[in-house]
Amino acid sequence: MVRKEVVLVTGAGGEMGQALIHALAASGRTAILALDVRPLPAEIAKKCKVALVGDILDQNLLSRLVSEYAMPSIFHLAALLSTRAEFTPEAAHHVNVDGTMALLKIAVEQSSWLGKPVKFLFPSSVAVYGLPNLEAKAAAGAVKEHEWNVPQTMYGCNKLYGEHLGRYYAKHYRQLAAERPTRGVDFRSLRFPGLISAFTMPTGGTSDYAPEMIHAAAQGHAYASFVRETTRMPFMAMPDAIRSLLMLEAAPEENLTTEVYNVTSFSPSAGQIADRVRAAFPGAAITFEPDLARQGIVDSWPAEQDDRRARADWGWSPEYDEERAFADYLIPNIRKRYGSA
Ligand code: AKB
Repeated sequence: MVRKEVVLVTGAGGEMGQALIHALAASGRTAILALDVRPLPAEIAKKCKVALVGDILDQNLLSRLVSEYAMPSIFHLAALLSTRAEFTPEAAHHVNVDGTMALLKIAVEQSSWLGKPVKFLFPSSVAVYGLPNLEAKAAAGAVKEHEWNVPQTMYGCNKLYGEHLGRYYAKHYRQLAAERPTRGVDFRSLRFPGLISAFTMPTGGTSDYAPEMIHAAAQGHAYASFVRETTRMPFMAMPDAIRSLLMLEAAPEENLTTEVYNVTSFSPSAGQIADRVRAAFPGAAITFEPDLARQGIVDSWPAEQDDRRARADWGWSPEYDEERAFADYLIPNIRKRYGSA
């Protein structure tokens, strides 16, 4: 039986999944197998060859997919984000870790069927870093990949371990077994900062104050930020996030010096984001009412990420700095979306 070749996208209905499907389809890669626990919005589903509603923890479903499809590239985006994961840490671990391992196992099987390593793209996060206090955060500056890998959230722990699992499946899987596969998975991961999309809203993250502030103002809603005005963490506009994912997928293997790369663009304070929002929507009613627990999570994340390795190895550079992200992407598209002045 000839298996149909597809790009597998898990978490396809999430913010990144939707944006990735748009980009893949726009570049002519329409053989997309999308998987999500909820039905996809119709305009996303119609860009896919198959849009399945299902759970990455459903072993029967995964086995069926392996037998029906050839998957030279897997974008494993499904995850429970940092705020949500703190309410149900064990459930988050199940989805974020067991789910990732199940997908890596599929990638190994696919690699041996295809006779070449399957590319496995795994979005990791700034949440893998954990700074113990604000003094350490100020002193750390832009953190490098190997620094401060002591996350304070279940999501951060899960993402860090997901990176380790990926490296294991790529390089050391079944290292003592006689029938050890000769070529492992081609695992590639990006540590994303907070992402801001003009077209979708995040759910369950702790960087959500930035997109929430902008989308609320455009709809004429008041917004109380759950972090202080002075809080800083790195961000990136969604088109850059997707571009970096596709650039890393396309990068020649011999150029890669690590499995895991920081990528980032701008690091405004929450107050600076509010200033930009007020400049665009003069009626915006933004207040700062820190939630101690969520504040603590963002305080443990670095203010900046050092992405020099991605720049050196595969030519990464964001197209949207802070000014361009707001002026050319966020404000015009969000205005259009809500029909706001
Ligand atoms: C979250 O806030 O949990 C995510 C992330 C920073 O990975 N947006």
